Amino acid sequence: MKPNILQLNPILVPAINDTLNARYTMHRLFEQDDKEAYIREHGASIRGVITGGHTGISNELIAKLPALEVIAVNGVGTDAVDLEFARSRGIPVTATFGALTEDVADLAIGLIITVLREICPGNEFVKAGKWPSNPSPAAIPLSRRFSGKRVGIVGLGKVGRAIAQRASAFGCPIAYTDIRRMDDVEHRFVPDLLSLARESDILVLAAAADKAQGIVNAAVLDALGKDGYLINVARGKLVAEHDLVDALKGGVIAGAGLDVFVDEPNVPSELFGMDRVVLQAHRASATVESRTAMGEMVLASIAKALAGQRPEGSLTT
Ligand code: 8YV
Repeated sequence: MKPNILQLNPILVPAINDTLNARYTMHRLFEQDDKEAYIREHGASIRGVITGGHTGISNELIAKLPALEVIAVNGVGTDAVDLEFARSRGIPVTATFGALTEDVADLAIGLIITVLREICPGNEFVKAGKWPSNPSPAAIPLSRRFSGKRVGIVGLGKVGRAIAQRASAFGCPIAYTDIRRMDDVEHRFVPDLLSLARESDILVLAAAADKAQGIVNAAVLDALGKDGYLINVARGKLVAEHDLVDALKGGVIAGAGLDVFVDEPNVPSELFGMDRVVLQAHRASATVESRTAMGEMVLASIAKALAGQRPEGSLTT
């Protein structure tokens, strides 16, 4: 009999799904109308869970899966999994570290350029056929340069470093904050977020959100200032979202590029009409390349754990 695996959200790479279907009996919870009844019926047989970084898994659900041998997070954020709880039950939790670094960093740079150069309003102007009736260059205000701007990175892990590397190529001085100074980089360490914001033109969030929540608040946004921009490719909950909306409305900061939000898929509607705000639907890792590499890591974790071995990079065992 094939092992039973519970999948909490969709995987978009057909080859990964084909392999999962060939090796396992897949229980795709996101396809079920009555999820609780489904867990009551199948919970006892589930040996592995696949979940997204943002979705994670509740302790309540883990407790309903007595035969669980592995939780494979199809992402790098493990803030939605209680690692202590999994550890106490001896369940390995794995993530896809390294598989999505380049794409998340690419999107951060994409958001920066899109916001500063006001690409979206320009695109809308041309596509809506407004150019011929407004041929004067004065019809569109001047935008802002990215090259050379001071970039402050919050969280200098793999993604933060990849963003620093890219921004350096644009001639940007880089500073960062993290829980500690990194000895293996030359970028300038700023111990506190408030000072980093004050000394940055663009503040980029690339930190894990396991402990840090609401750290980008009104005071930090005030320090970033009226010519400053906020970019978030990490987690929405790093930001006090009400403070951000107020700061954008009041011109406290110049603009923002956001891939992640506090209560996805719900996004504060005040952001929708703002020209200097660019929004994405949590898609920084959503490329064929990243998602294929991530899926392969998930497959490897499950195979190892079900073979009775410690999956590579397990965070809890
Ligand atoms: C994914 C993420 O969108 O890596 C993470 O933590 O949030 C994203 O890369 C998500 O995990 C897809 O399942």
